[in-house]
Amino acid sequence: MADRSFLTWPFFEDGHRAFAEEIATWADDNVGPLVDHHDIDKSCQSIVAALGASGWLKAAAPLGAGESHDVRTLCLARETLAYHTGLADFAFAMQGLGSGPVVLAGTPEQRAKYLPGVADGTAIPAFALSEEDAGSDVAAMATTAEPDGNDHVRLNGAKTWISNGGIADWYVVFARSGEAPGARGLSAYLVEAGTPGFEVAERIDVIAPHPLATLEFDGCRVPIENRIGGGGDGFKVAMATLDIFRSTVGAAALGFARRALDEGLARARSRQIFGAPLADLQLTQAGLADMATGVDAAALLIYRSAWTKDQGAARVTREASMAKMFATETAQTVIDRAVQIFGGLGVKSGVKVEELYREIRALRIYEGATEVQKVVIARELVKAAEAADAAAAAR
Ligand code: COS
Repeated sequence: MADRSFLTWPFFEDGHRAFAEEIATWADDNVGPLVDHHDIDKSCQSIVAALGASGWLKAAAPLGAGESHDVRTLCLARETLAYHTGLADFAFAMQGLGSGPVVLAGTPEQRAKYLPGVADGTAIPAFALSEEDAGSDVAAMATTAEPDGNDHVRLNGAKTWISNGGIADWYVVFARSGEAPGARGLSAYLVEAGTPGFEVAERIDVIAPHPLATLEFDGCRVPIENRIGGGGDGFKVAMATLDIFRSTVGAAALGFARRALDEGLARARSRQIFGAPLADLQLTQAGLADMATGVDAAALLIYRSAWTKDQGAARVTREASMAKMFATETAQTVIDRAVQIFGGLGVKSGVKVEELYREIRALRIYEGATEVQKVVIARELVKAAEAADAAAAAR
């Protein structure tokens, strides 16, 4: 049983505490039978449908006019679902990330048309930002959006590492629309599956399987009313979305780490070695102490970031990057230690810690690799110091 004492922290309101308990019970009762490791697409579709039917996706795609995400709720959902099953976390997270640009910058018409399906689990969205040569360096993207008459654009190029690629009903595609060089010349467009000129070119297999694909656009004609935000706003829309979802990636890592700690602790208490439980050995104790401390430190950074955003902060770029970087790196170490406690059994297929070992790896890469988070954090520090100097000079 996971330690739930963090729910007493002052970052949370009673509604969050109730949400966390209810979704944990729901996951216990419902997620297992929905996962078929031989049919990942069907598993994701079933999980999305079940999450939607039970109302959990309202947090991923808030519908009210002007309403935005409650980041603590997103983090609690991801942490809890990841604790149970990586694929359930993935399905929930992608409903949020894929629809995030519409929630944050969509017109009332776009919100009314696209969000209800996401919230009730009958539509699956995707977030198509990365390209083969533009992952960390978003502004280097080469996919273009060129005007076609006054009211359409044509998309040309390819996107890769796109989660939900192949099963999504619609995609938010970022492309170079040319208002300015670099980051200021990108726009975001809603592209529905089946639009002529758009195809899923290749499905990609990874160590913790989930729907993932390369997409191609060949003269794909999209109405300008499908643009999310203004022309040239695409980079900011993407970054504002990532400001919210990076903390939640940290939360997913936290869920994996908590599970690894619980699995490791149970194993250390039950496994007899040299005539006593493994947990009696001081080296095991040192490992468990480091694991538990890392878990709590990660949780503090995640819920600090989420709470700050929920208090109305316009930007939580630094806090979210710290939370994502620390929680994913820490979870990798915690899970590795749990595998070590299990010994040979820890690398056996079908054993939970082996699954966690595969699940955690991609989180240190996607939505901004650890190295990019360091760049972002340092830039925010320098910016803040420069602003403080300028304010002092103006006094
Ligand atoms: N929220 C809102 N606006 C933001 C922002 C944020 N978090 N971050 C940057 N912006 C704005 C900047 O303020 C700037 O606006 P102005 O033109 O008004 O000054 C504009 O966006 C350009 O920002 P910047 O100059 O920092 O752009 P760079 O190309 O230098 O950004 C990094 C470089 C590395 C920070 C960026 O490309 C990044 O975060 N990369 C990682 C992307 C990622 O996570 N990829 C994984 C794929 S997503 S699954």
